[in-house]
Amino acid sequence: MAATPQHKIKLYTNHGCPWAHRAHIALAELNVPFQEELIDLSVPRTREYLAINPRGLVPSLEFDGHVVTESAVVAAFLADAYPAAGLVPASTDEGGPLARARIAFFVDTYFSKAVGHAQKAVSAYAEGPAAQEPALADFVAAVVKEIEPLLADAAPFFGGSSKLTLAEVQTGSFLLRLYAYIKHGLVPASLEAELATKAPNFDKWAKATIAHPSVTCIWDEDRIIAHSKYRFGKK
Ligand SMILES: N[C@@H](CCC(=O)N[C@@H](CS)C(=O)NCC(=O)O)C(=O)O
Repeated sequence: MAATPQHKIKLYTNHGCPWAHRAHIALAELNVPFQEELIDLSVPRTREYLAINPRGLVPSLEFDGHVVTESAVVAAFLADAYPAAGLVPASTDEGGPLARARIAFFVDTYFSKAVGHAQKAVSAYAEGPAAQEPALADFVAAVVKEIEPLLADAAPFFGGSSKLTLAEVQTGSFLLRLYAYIKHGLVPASLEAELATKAPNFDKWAKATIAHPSVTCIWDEDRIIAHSKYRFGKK
């Protein structure tokens, strides 16, 4: 499929959803026009939306009438559909398969080994910092062991060049939340110093990623933090 900017793209989304946020980062990088429909997640999905995505989740993408769902698939699809944007090399490019494998492994590792611990820590916000410590220690240990070495040689990731890759598209919204949780006291502030000391490659890469305008495109920090404090603050 030769993708050109005249494709008809519609994104069903919710700006508070970190998974849907992935599609926004990809679209911001592609710099193509798209239609957006906001899905209210506080009410049951409409029959029309369930016909598009029977799981009832956001995001969903309509691309020339074809539906693509699951945020990781949506983001990878957009990156592949617009190869000129350079988010990920084509599998037919010289070195493409290896770079794609490295990016896929990195994203899989961050989500399978690290993210769950951070999520567990923030979920324990209502119980206080002492209750959050074990999960935070697990998060730092996972980043140090699993992620830090992958970023030692930054290429093909952002930081290795000034260009975002699919790795940052898939992780950026979760990095934004991590550092916002630190900043707003949803997890102990000591986490930032610990990451900077024990996982400097990660800290540098993550901070560069969350400063990128395509990553912050729909980010409303005050709203996300207020919602998180309400959600995780309940005993
Ligand atoms: N694995 C899905 C997860 C998407 C997801 O969980 N979306 C949430 C919002 S962040 C959702 O749509 N929830 C539906 C609901 O809360 O009713 C993906 O990556 O697309």
